[in-house]
Amino acid sequence: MTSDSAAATVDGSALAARALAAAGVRHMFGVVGIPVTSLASRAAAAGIRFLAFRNEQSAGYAAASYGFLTGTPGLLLTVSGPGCVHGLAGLSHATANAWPLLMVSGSCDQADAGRGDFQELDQIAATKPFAKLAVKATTIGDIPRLVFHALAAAVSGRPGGCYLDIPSDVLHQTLPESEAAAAILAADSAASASYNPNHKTLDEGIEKAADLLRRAERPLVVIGKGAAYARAEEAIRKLVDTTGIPFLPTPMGKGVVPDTHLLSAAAARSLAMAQCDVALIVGARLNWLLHFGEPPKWPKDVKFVLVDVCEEEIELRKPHVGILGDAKRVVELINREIKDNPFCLARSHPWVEAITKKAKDNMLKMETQLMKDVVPFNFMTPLRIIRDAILAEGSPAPIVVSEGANTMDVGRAVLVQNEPRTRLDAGTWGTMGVGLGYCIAAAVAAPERLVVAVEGDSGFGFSAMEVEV
Ligand SMILES: Cc1ncc(C[n+]2csc(CCOP(=O)(O)OP(=O)(O)O)c2C)c(N)n1
Repeated sequence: MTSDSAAATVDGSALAARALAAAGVRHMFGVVGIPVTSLASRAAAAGIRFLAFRNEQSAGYAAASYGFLTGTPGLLLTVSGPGCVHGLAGLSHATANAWPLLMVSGSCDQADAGRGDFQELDQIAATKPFAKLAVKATTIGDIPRLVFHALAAAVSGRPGGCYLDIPSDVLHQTLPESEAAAAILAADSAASASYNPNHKTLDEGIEKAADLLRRAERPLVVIGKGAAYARAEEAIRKLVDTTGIPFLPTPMGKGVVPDTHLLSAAAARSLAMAQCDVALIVGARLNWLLHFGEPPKWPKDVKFVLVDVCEEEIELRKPHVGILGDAKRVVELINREIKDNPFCLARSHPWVEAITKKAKDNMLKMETQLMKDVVPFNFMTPLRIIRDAILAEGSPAPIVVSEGANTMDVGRAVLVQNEPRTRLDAGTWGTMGVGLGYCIAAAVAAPERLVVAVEGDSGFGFSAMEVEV
């Protein structure tokens, strides 16, 4: 080693950038300024593509949806104070939707905190209510460990937003090059040793679930965006195909099993929910989107089998059977259990017939409306034109970004999703303003797919300037 390289040092910005790159981060969404400009350019030098936004809100929505699309945390970079406050939109949206995200913000010099420093804010206190984890690097040596820890926390259990605060003085501290490389290596192996992505699965739940589905008269499979996130499509398609059980997707669960599948109950949603006797809920919460699993939308005595990665969710909903685990793994285990004693509802089964007939009638009614060319446009005519253009694209299917009130609601019924993770909408929080950030994330997360945004003018207006990005 020459004396020059022996003396080489790495500052906090470069160390954070290198740790993020070593942990697998490939894209970063944000707005630069004091004190994170150097972190962004160091990240670019370390091979991370930095997407410079107009506003941190949209960058945050991009990072959140990137987490959903890729299964790895979306990275949001902000400046201190107001940048951090704008970033809260993306951080909270990610946590509400159970999508992994890591927000990294610079903060004011630790020695000046409490004295009215430039863009000063207690950013740990500000982010804590919206994050699974909010941590601060108080010295440069903390950076690699906290980067790996926060990225792992974002994807473990129920995914969500995490926050890492790096004060300005820490970004400027230096370490000898040799120590920096060793600290990144040590943080990487410590994180791999402590992080176990295979969630605990309760075996007795699997047997009970298979048995309940087998004995049910009117079974239903509900597919949430958690199943899409878990890449459970193959397992769920197999379950539906081998058992003949109708399925109902939530808005972003659409496409896990193709919308055009004969057993889709999407167009017979009310009937399927109101009359089922056993409902297997995979990767969806029994929240407002599913009417809390309560009457009058659901029968009083319906038996829920709830598959979720989060123990608190199962405790909260008190299902007939709760299975804690990854959606893909659990459904694979249910398939294996069913294989030993298979069953299949025939198309002529009264329950299947009732659902398919209702769905067909409703779709025919909608199609009659869609076929009319109404000028000036109502919601149906343009959505039919867009639907047909999207379908003409074939596979890989475009990613549809949908927001607005009527535009999103009518779009959910009209637009067809035949592939998983091809619909991004306002989500669990009904957040307007997500559209453009989603489009940018989709374009970089799935470059092989066309991205089609179908938005109301109000929704679009929240973030229209991001078109430039
Ligand atoms: C962050 C946020 N602010 C406000 C709202 C309230 N809100 C719900 S729908 C909507 C506007 C919908 O209008 P538009 O996008 O034009 O869609 P359209 O109903 O015309 O299809 C607003 C402002 C919201 N859901 N989220």
